[in-house]
Amino acid sequence: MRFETEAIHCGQEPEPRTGAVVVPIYQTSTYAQSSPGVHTGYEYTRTQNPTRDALQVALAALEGGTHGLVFASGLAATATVMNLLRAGDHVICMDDVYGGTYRIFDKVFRQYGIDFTFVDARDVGRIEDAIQPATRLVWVETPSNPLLKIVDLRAVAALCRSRGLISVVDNTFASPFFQRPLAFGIDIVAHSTTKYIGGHSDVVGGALVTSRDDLHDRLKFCQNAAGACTAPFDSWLTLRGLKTLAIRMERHFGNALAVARFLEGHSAVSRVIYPWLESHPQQALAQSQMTGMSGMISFEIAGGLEAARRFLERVRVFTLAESLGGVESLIESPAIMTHASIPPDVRAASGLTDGLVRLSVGIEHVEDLLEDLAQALA
Ligand code: P1T
Repeated sequence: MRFETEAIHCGQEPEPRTGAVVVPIYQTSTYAQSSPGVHTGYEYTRTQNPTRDALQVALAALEGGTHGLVFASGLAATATVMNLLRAGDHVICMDDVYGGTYRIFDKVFRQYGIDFTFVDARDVGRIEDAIQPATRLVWVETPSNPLLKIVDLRAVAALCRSRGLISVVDNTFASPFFQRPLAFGIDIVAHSTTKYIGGHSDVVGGALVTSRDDLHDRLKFCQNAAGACTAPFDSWLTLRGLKTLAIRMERHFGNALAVARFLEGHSAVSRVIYPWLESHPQQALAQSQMTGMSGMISFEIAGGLEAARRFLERVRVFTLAESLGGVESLIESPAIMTHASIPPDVRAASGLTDGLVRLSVGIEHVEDLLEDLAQALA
């Protein structure tokens, strides 16, 4: 089956007892056993839940993997990947990542004796140079949040395979509709399903997909042991959103390309970052590993932070808010909002300026979006 069909049907067959076409919300914490230890395969909802199972099966299929696991948030998924490691291990992480990813690595897992080196992974040679005897895992985001840096998935997968390292790609900004890292040999794909996969800004969640049985077994063990699993209703909401992922992504892409071109032609805008623009230095790499781009655009306004602040206060259709990937257009200041937990010098070193503005272009009518940006820039 193809992507659009899998999103609607994989793991979502009609329910056998009643024929319900939509996977029911199994809102139960526990399941009856006929004799101690004799059960239907379901014992306790932290361990197994049919609504969650459906989402896990669907996401695995869409990423082209064999196993999916879902979590209470994107960061709960990230934390579960870190549960693969032990004190003394070393991780190489992309320098441009979601602020909360940096924070949990730097402020939580360092305390457990795991060490991190942050590198500009656009140059895979820098990852290679950072490898130490204790290195176990490489974590990248591509396109990255918020600078939309592109990492060469084939090169990262090949390097990690040859050096025995676990490769992880946070695929949140692309969604599986536009990019499937496992196909390039990456070991684990991570998502904040809060974003494009859920798609409606009404549910927080995370996911991991892999085709490696050994990694899946340990991650599944930790999902149950630590317990940051997705609730039945949240699983159902995410599944509901997932069904329309393909058509939403097509519209996000079309709208964002028009917005990026508009911004690039505007005299008040000094720099636009969008991987599908000819001006993006990695356009060719992006187009070699992605089939399109989502609604994420970053740009700078002449006049820096103060000009950006005035602009952010004046938009009307775009909503000033953290998060991304929903049907409604959002706008934010990474330095003050989503990436404030990264120290200013670390942000500056990766190229994240205080005046940077990030857009999550939604699926409204594109003319309304362009008019809104034009009046706010004016
Ligand atoms: O918010 P949560 O569902 O826990 O997901 C964390 C996360 C992980 N990875 C990426 C690439 C992300 O962008 C996020 C969350 N990001 C935002 C809330 C944001 O506005 O950038």
